[in-house]
Amino acid sequence: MRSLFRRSPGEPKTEEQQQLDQAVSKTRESSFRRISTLFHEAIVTDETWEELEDLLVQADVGPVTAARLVEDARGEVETLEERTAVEAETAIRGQMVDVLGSDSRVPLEKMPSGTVLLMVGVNGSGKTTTTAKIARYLERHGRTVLLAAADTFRAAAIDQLRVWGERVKAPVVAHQQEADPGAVVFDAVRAALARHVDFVIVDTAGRLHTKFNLMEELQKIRRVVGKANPEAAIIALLVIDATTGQNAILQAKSFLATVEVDGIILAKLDGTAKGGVAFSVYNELKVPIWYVGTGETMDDFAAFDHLEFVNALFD
Ligand SMILES: Nc1nc2c(ncn2[C@@H]2O[C@H](COP(=O)(O)OP(=O)(O)OP(=O)(O)O)[C@@H](O)[C@H]2O)c(=O)[nH]1
Ligand SMILES: [Mg+2]
Repeated sequence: MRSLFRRSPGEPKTEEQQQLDQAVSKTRESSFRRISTLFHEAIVTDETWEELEDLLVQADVGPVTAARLVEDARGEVETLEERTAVEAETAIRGQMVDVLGSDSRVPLEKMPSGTVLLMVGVNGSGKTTTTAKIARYLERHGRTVLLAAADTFRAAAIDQLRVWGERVKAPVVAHQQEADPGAVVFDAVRAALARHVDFVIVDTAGRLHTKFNLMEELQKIRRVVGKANPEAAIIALLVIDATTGQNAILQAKSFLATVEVDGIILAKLDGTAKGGVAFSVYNELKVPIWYVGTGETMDDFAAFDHLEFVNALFD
């Protein structure tokens, strides 16, 4: 039998746990509050499981993932002699942790010097803000960062990155509007090498339907990185917007059909009661969530700890 994952009383929460708690408060106060009350009953009936599935769908877990979670939790409880609500809650919480996939990502701050992070994602998903948050996060872990303004589509995008660069005190390599993003990245990677900067974070336009062909553009960026620094490791991070719920999954699917992605950043988790979408990310996309955006400032960024996420939704 699994443990109930509850922290012992009085054990203080870390800063990241508090951030996650805060970020999921809207989701917790809506559907998950009602899910918790389901388990206040002494026994579980067919109706309990049905209601659980409905509530998960309401939390934007997505019908496929909600059905899988309930089926697996129910199967687990049915093997037990005692089938009380306590066992049911333990089972569903355990299945929720499992459905998030393995928790074995390499933290960004442990990645080798020379790593290039490519930020991709649909319009407005949070790429530029997340670029700044990652810069801040890495600098707090003692690593150095340079930002590359490869979203050359709008002049405002370049200015936005410059402003963030000043705030997080990271140098920004930028060219003119409409310049070749590959040329920006080449200069940025060369500059990082020359200045012994650990990471280059590339803010891309990430648009799917423009005069640029996204796939070609990203492939070109990869080639250019290889030319500028043959040792560089490229990590592509897909930023998705939690406030769009299941739509984020649909958009991510079309993205993943085009570009190779290593990890997902679930931005704007704080702004939504649809935080259940996190559970369908791995189940439907087979790419794990690595980090979450928990607000609009540069410090509103946290590692995605599976157990803590589930705890934060329930407790
Ligand atoms: N509440 C909240 N807002 C966020 C978060 N991340 C980004 N935002 C907001 O989302 C909006 C869009 O963010 P950007 O970083 O500009 O998104 P983008 O993907 O770079 O947008 P384009 O360059 O236009 O494609 C901004 O208003 C951000 O402040 C987050 O974690 N929480
Ligand atoms: Mg942007």
